[in-house]
Amino acid sequence: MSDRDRDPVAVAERVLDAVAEVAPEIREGLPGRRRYLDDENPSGEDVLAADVYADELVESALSNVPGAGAYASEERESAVDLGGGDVSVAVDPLDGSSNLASNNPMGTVVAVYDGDLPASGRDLVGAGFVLYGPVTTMVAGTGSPEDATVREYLVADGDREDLGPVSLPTDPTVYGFGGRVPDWPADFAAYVDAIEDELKLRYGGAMIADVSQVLTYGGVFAYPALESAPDGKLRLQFEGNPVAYLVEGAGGRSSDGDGSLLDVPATELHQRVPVHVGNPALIERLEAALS
Ligand code: FDP
Repeated sequence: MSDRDRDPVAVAERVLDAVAEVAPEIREGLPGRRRYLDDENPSGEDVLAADVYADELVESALSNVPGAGAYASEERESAVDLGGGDVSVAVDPLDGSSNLASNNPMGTVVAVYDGDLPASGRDLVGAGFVLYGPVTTMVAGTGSPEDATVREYLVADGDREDLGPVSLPTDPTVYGFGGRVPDWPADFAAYVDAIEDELKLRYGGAMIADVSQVLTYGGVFAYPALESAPDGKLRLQFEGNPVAYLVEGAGGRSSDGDGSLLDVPATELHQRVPVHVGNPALIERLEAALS
């Protein structure tokens, strides 16, 4: 392999290209795969036929990417060795798949780390998501988290057509928070009381579609710590880190309640973390409310 093949940022570009290329096939396979299988993923959630289908397509797409050394997925207990190098790819093949039955948006979320998993968000060399909405788009960036610039692409016939840079509007308008309201800790509920006077609720139940609303209109998305689940629901390697990378790259902030998600120590592949992302002032207020 040439030096260019090994360069982690170049590998990340190729990973994002490969995911964009397979996205139309994932989308086309959804209509016939809306049933649940008699199975659970490593986080104990019910698995749809579409989750397994998307996972297998992504694995096969990544196995042809020079420099990609490991593939980890929310649907698998442990990472698969791709044999290609030091770069690891963590994927949520179908984020928000419970939206399939109700025909609402979903996405594929990709995190590319320079090193073995579990890895810190500071080791990301690229991240992106495909959104299966009325149109199929990808939002993605490459480079270190401190320098990443984030762009939106139209995904058509497996190619990415550049639609321009993504940057959070400075005048935020939307919020969307996961979990049952009675399960929210009192300090988080008090924060919601304060911001719901200023913003309007937009929540669809697929993290990546809800984050896309924040990237488009400005605001805040959270799947917070819950009384019944102090680490929340979302997973650091597959969801928290890539979303933090993209929102921070678009001029926003991320937080686990204390500081950037990118600084949360990685302890295990399927570790969960409270996720809060959005305009910097809204995340600062959140951290003040939770401190
Ligand atoms: P889903 O279970 O449908 O795949 O982590 C996955 C996720 O969706 C997120 O996309 C979403 O924000 C969250 O779970 C919604 O979970 P609940 O409906 O259980 O609150």
